[in-house]
Amino acid sequence: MALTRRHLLALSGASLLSPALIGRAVAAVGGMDLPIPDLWDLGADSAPKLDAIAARTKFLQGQETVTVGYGQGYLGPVLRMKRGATARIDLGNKIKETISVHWHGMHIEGVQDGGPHSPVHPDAVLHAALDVDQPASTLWYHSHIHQRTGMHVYYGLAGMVFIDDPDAADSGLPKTYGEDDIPLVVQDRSFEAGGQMNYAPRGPSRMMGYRGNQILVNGAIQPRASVPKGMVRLRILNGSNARIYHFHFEDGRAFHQVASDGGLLPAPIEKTVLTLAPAERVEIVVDFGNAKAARLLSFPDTNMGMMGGGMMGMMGNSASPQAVAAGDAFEVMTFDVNSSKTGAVKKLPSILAGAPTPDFDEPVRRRQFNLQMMGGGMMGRMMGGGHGMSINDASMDMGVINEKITKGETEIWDVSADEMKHPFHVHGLSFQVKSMNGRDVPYNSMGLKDVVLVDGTAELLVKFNRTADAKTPYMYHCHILEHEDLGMMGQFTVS
Ligand SMILES: [Cu+2]
Repeated sequence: MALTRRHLLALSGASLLSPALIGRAVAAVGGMDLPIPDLWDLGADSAPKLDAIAARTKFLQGQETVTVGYGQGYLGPVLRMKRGATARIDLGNKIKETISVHWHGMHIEGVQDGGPHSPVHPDAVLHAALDVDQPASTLWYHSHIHQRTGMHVYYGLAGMVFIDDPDAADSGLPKTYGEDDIPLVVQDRSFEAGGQMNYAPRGPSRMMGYRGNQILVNGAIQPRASVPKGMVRLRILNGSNARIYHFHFEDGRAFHQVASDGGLLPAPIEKTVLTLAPAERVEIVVDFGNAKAARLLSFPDTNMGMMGGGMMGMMGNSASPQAVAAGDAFEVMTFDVNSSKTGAVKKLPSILAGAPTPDFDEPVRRRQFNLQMMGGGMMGRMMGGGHGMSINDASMDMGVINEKITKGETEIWDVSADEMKHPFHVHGLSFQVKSMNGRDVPYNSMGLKDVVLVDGTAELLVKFNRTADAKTPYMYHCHILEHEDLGMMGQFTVS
């Protein structure tokens, strides 16, 4: 590497420095009202029709962007499902591209899971009937076609799922949808001069994941939300392809994490900074009782491996290289408090009733999962000589079952990450993180997860209660979507 980071920063030039990520200059493009997605209640009695469509969406002043979405121009409705009931929905495909609908985080059979072996071809309709049996939680759905997932999600094929558990004790948390219980899909996207998103990862942005230079929440650039005075629950999904967020409030206020991927934590945890990797979800409760507006910020994503952030800037699709280099925070969105409205919840419960308890037995087996970026050698890959990323030296092959698991057996999965931090996702269950880098992780600090950001090594406790056959196996993969599409994925059956 003859080029130093300083050279790269100089080469990247001022034209690539997005003002959007630097301080308040954002108002030029951001500041729209936060869109609240429609809420659809799914049940057994009827199957509403949700079509994937192509559309022109207005993100930027006076410009339209070609996007795809589930039933709307970009993203999709929140689909609410009840534990113990079948959730039915008919998913049509009205775009010219084969897609799928993966129910990320759901404990459902492989045949229902919506992975790469369950394509929905153009003009076809998927009659989904999901057997919902898992704790109340915030999940999501997105397209999951092998080697196309990054593109599909980038252009908009994603939405949230809420699981409700009618038999669980009331958690005492805010629960009025769109008022004091607000979904936030946080994503980064880049727009070209003509207003189009142009998903074209290559070189370093393929290697390290594709990052945008604008921050979108529910499809609006750095929006403003109006919230009642009092406790507000935010259900946050990192719907980005690669970017890791380190959320915090500009005024430094503390907030409480109340749930992670798999549902409620046993008790709220006070935080001032919260890291969220791609595909992870978190629920937090923020006290807006002082009626002061608050800006939600993020520290920059430094998960660039040995290449650093400068090269990303040169590729024109990163956050401001300046902001990354300086360690500056960037804006995600702003909350304005409507003092004439008071939230229903005045006091955060100290114990979260209805939180799931982990259900694992004595592990009977260990498996290793080595997430590898460098299969063909770093320079070989940079020159285009390498083929794919891999897990355990195997790049994803739709025709190969990598692991065979026995239903109901508890195992330990040893996951190790190469070069960068990788968000490791497993289909079909929620797991418990037992340790990271050799240190015990107490259950109440992370709760149940289906994505874990592996920085070194992690030990996961897994137990599958649903089955997946060789025709529709489950997947495990890195959720940096460029890594997944390049083959950092494997398949397994459960029987
Ligand atoms: Cu990865």
